[in-house]
Amino acid sequence: MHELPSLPYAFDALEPHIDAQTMQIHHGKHHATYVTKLNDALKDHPDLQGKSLEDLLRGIAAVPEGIRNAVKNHGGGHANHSLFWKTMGPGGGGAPSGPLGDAINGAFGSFDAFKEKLTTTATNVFGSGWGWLVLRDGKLEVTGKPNQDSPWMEGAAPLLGVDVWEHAYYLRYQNRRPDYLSAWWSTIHWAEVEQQYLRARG
Ligand code: MN3
Repeated sequence: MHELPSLPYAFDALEPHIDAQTMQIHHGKHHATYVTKLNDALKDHPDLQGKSLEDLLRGIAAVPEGIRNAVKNHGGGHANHSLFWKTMGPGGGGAPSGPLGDAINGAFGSFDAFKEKLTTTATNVFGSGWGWLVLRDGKLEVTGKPNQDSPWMEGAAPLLGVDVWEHAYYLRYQNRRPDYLSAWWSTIHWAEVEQQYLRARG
């Protein structure tokens, strides 16, 4: 059974950037529902229940057609949000140093260029989706994805993602996605993103 991970900080820990009520609903309702519906989808498939979430998503093409969309949407939602909570934190923001900082400079020219690229990509996701920093074939890449599509489904490792579904920002920012994105940069817990990078790089 997949489980909702507890938030590694209090609901109000990301104030003023992300408000406590949004965090409470987003984690306790939206993410919780993805977990419940993923478990529902897998309930008659004991062979798939033993797989890690990453393996399930990497192997999405092999998931039986009758539950493939449910696994894609709810499994993707579970994976995406689990990473999202971990890569934010109180006192976050700034820019990464160390191996991740070096890799970002190498791939995008500078941290500011990377920041602009991810912001523009996330701003331009049409409707609901995510902006991502991923490692694909050993290279850092910025990409936008619709819905809860997980980068794992296309063989890329997600390192940092920003949720641009309206439920992520509507209470505080209404339709102002760019304001939310600007605030989100001040929450990033770069030490965790670096862990994700080192793990994906192997
Ligand atoms: Mn969400």
